[in-house]
Amino acid sequence: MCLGGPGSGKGTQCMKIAERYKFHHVSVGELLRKKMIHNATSNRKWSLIAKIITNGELAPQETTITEIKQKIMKIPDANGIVIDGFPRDIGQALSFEDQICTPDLVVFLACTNHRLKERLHKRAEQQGRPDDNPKAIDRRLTNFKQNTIPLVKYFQERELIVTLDADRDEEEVFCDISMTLDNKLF
Ligand code: UP5
Ligand code: MG
Repeated sequence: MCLGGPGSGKGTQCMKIAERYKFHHVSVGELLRKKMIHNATSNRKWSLIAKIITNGELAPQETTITEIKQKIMKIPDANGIVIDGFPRDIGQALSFEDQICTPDLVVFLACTNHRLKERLHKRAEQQGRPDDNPKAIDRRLTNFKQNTIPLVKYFQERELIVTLDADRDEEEVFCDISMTLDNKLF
């Protein structure tokens, strides 16, 4: 699992992990965004979830877990699975463990607020993800502080998490990630 604030580099680093270790990359934000784009016009539940995500809030826990379960079940044989951007809070972590499994390792990409905002505003100019607008970015940052930071502490108490400095450039961060994975998983 890979956790971090919005713009900490979860997607970037998980792609690299998947490539190097031949893991399957499951981005939960991407999974929900795809589903919402396909279903928002025809389905009331998904039109509501589309509003939630575009505002930078969290989709309902059970929907998220159901989507992850369905996705994981469809994955053919893989060396491993790297889950990007999930869980976001302690409740989701407990539910995942209850219904799916305990993660082997959690990587936390620690980044300063300033750096997170800088990266997201830059991406907003280039790509325009629906939730890369100033209000949603602020909500995502608040949500991260209120819900994900306590989850990081929870994983620390269980000695399941490794915290890495993600303020540095992509290659430096990935170097630390691969050293960590080589040490802890292989
Ligand atoms: N970049 C990356 N690394 C860099 C580096 N080291 N130096 C310089 N630049 C770097 O990177 C962000 C940008 O920074 C990119 O332009 C990249 O090139 C550059 P990225 O790798 O995309 O960072 P990431 O952490 O993945 O940022 P993202 O915006 O995807 O994080 P979020 O946590 O906001 O997004 P996610 O897709 O995980 O979730 C989106 C929404 O989905 C949530 O807000 C919520 O509404 C919903 N959601 C749920 O409801 N439940 C869930 O369980 C999960 C998601
Ligand atoms: Mg991402």
